[in-house]
Amino acid sequence: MTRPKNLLCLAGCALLPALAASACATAAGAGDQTAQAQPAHEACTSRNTHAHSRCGFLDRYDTDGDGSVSREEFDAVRLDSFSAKDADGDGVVLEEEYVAEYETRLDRQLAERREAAIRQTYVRFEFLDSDDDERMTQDEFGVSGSRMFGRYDVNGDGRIDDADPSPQSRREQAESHEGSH
Ligand SMILES: [Ca+2]
Ligand SMILES: [Ca+2]
Ligand SMILES: [Ca+2]
Repeated sequence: MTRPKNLLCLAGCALLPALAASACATAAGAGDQTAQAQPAHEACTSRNTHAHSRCGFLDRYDTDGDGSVSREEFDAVRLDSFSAKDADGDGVVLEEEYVAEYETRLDRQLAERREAAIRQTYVRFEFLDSDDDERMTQDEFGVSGSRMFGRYDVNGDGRIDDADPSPQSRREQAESHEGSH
């Protein structure tokens, strides 16, 4: 079994395993894919949606990894893509060839995602089973529940409601606070 790719890369890696592998390996190597982008993909760290979609474009088409996509690189990837769809190689893609190629790709993506999700479940159990005796007690389960509750109960009043800003916005507030110093 191959190691799961970063989820963001699933589509690109499945579309073009060989071509996208290097770019995806970079992202997959880090738990936080925003933290370790190559300089050529600096724009990919941006929260800007346009930059993010360009990141996906680069992942797929920048086959020599120089951070830009030439028309030649683009056309070569498109040709590979067409050839993959044209199963009988007669130069024309029939509807069934088109759908079958996608179905194969989709099956592979789903299998990879399933594999990654199952692996994550093992990791979660190990985390929950804090004394590592391979049995999760209710107390051990409760620790993670308390942590989760505390995370959402931002104002600490023992209830989670509209008075609690989302943990996400709390993080953003902290970042902007740090940035102001
Ligand atoms: Ca390039
Ligand atoms: Ca054909
Ligand atoms: Ca235990």
